[in-house]
Amino acid sequence: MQPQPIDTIFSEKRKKIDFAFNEEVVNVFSDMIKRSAPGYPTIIEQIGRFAPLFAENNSKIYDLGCSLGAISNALRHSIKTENTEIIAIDNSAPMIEKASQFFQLQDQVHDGLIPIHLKHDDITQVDFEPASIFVLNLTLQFIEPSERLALLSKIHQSLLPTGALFLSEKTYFHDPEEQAVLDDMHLAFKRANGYSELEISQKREAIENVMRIDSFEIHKERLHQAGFTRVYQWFQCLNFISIIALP
Ligand code: GEK
Repeated sequence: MQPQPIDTIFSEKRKKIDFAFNEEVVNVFSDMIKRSAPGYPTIIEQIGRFAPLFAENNSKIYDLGCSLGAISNALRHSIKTENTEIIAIDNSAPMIEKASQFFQLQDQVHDGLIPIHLKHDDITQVDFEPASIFVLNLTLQFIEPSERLALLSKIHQSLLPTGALFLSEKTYFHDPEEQAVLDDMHLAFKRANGYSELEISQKREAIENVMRIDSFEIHKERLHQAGFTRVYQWFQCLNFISIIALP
């Protein structure tokens, strides 16, 4: 196993450019997301545990904005249904390339995992097949806000009546005091994980135009508009939440 490269992208002063999931980011992505997103390992592990409650024989499972495939990997190890396939989609070519290498190696050493199909595509442009599970793990926040309802409606239409959507996001709070306290705690989380003030501020500036977050209330309202009847927040770690939405 190669040692995991450490994220030092914003450690030196650099010109402000919008954050992108390019080769530089993909190389350090595993380290970056664990050190920046509180609760990320727990969310991955728990979605893996809950997925068998909803997975159905003869259905698809979608991992949308799959990055390096952490969710797909957890689902592959927990779901044992028949004629089920994971479709993992990302619009970053280097992400899909690196994820493909990982799953090819995995298939060489593991028998009996459910098949996975990796696709380089834009999730707002893809037609979905009937599916028992959709996962949007920290992905919706990168979708143009005006396109979010259409995407969720399309997901709802393709979801089997016994299926589920797992939606995890960074969030904000309408109460300014709650927002300030949890934002400070998130800063403390990043400092404790070794990020300097320069890294934190440069990353913030780079990402502010591309990652536009919503509150839980906005997510809930939009999911209901998309047709979901039950929308529950099952996880929170500081300003990161995960929601389960049922048709
Ligand atoms: C994980 N789910 O490790 N179509 C497809 N992919 C997209 C689109 C789009 N329109 N927009 C953004 N992405 C992963 C983590 S990361 C979250 C998800 C983060 C992809 C983008 O290329 C990136 O790989 C992913 O969504 C967001 O569980 O970095 O904070």
